[in-house]
Amino acid sequence: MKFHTRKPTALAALLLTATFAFAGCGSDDGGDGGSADGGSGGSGGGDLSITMLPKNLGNAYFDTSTKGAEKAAGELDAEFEEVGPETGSPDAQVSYINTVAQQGKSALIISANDPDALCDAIDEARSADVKVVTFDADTNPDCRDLFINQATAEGIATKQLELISEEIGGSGEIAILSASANATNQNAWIATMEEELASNPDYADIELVDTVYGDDDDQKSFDQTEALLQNHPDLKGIISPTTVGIAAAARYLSDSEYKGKVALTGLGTPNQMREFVEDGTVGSFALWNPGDLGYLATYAAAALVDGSISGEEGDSFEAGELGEFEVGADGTVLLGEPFTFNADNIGDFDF
Ligand code: RAM
Repeated sequence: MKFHTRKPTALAALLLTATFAFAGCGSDDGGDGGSADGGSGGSGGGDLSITMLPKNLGNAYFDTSTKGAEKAAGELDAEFEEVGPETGSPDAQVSYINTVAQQGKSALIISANDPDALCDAIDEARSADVKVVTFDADTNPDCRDLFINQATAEGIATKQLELISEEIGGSGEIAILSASANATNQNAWIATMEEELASNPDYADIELVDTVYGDDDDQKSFDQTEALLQNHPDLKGIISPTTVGIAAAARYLSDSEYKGKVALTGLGTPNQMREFVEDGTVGSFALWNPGDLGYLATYAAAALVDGSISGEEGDSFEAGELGEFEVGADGTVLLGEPFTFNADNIGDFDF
């Protein structure tokens, strides 16, 4: 399936922008999760007004995607704000979507906490002429104008299986520590991993014995890691396809008898995982650049608002320093491929 064309390679873009969240976006932290109204306040002054609504605030991954979006908004002279709930539940996102509609914003960029539950609110916002771009976690395609996908489900699933298989020598029990049970992104990746485990002879000796949910809450993810290890004494490895989950699991393992015995991989940010790679708890993990994802989503929203694209397959638009992107099937724009971080390269990244 062909989703897009882009000029720089995924690695080139990653290296190009590895530090931009810190060097290129100034010191204004739009995603610290600390503001009393659940948002970071507005900025910018053009006709284009954009609200970014992550799954929840206080997650380093979304802090970085928001910085990328802010950078793009600055380039586009757009008014920009981030708002969001403390916990990653769909109900908590609805009121923010309603507010965007009432305020008559030009665009909403959202990582959705549920594929269906937000669609009524999003429909109302779209009726009020708000362009809706999902990024990171999609809704049903009918519900939004575009989805900015970080990498294909196949690419993300395959990468994590390759990493865990390598760590555990190709055989043994593994478990998954995910985000919330209704997260579209994690569920798609898990479904693809399950299919691959069942059909790929390379994984014939690997058994997925449990999937648990930490709800992208640090403490719950930490507790779920402990429970997994107690419930499965023969566990050889854990895949955590969430930056919150993998960091909490790494913290648990690093200080336990399981360090170096139970492997951990998944999707993490280099800054959160660095100490655990350096102390040997984690060999490698994967991700894309969340800053690029937010940056691309903002350019896509701007292109929808100014009418240069409608979200149809084949539409193309310029996304600043990331180059040109094309809309693929189901109104999806693809950022690139997941990238693997390990002890050899983690020092090159700062996000
Ligand atoms: C967490 C969130 C996000 C996911 C990353 C990998 O930060 O669940 O949606 O894409 O992990």
